[in-house]
Amino acid sequence: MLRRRLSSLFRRANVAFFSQSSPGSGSLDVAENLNSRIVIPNKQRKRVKPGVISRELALPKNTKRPMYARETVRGTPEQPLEPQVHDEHDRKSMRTSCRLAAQVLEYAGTLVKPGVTTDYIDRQAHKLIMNSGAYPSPLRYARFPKSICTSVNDVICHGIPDSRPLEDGDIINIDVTVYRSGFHGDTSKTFLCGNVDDELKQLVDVTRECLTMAISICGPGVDYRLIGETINEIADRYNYGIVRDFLGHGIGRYFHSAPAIIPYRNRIPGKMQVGETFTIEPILTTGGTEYQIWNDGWTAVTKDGSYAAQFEHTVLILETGVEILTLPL
Ligand SMILES: [Co+2]
Repeated sequence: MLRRRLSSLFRRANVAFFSQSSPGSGSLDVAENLNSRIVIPNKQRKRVKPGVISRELALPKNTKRPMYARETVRGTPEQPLEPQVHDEHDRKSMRTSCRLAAQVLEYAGTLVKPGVTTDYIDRQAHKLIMNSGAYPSPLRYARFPKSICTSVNDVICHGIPDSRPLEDGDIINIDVTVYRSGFHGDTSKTFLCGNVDDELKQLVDVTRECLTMAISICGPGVDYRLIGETINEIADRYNYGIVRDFLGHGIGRYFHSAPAIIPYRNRIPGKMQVGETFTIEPILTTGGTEYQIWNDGWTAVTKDGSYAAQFEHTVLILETGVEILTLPL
């Protein structure tokens, strides 16, 4: 979950930090091959429509919240421009938060069925997070009103759980971030609801493969940009689009920080370092990659109605390679 405004902040930051080595400053200086890409026309599908958003769920008074969720704090949450690097003690806390996020996600996924509303899934996930002594990081983050994000079909990301019942054949990304003992853990998956078209199943499978392969190349001293390279190469094979405006991010004591983890081909310099935690979260589409935002200020949908799938893990860079922190075991 990295908001568009934030990603543009990182872009500016990247340009500012690297303007000497990156002559194409003012843009991400990425290989633009969108014009040559053949766009697969979508079948006539109904687009997802906004439902009713229920009121904010109760928070026990003693819940330890991140700064941005405290009653007295207003404005944009803090987003450091430094990577978040952890010592042994903090790595342990990250493991705990991330494992809980993964467990909540796994549980939320079991609720995906035709007829179930995303509001119900949110409420159940909220309860589990509360009962685990944690806080649902999205809640009140820049006034996001719910505890998880639920993004169905043509919703790219940041969908707000609402009264829309899931339908047979939907795909739904559930994005869970929890805050526990001062650390955030962030993970998401796209789930299949009932009988899903083979064409859409492939989109989901390929997006999962993109994340898996991207993680496999991570390690100390590796260029961040190889993540984008790896994902782009796989997406190209299937002619899928990669959404360009929502990026992975550093995570730890802060929900979002540098570096921006760009999921497509780019030339932004920077190397992974030992003890660093960040997310990788590619979003692939069956067609175009342009987006628009609903009036709720959050829900990002594809402009052309293409379906979108996303997978996300939080990873830790180790001396010996990489550890996926957001696994449920
Ligand atoms: Co995220």
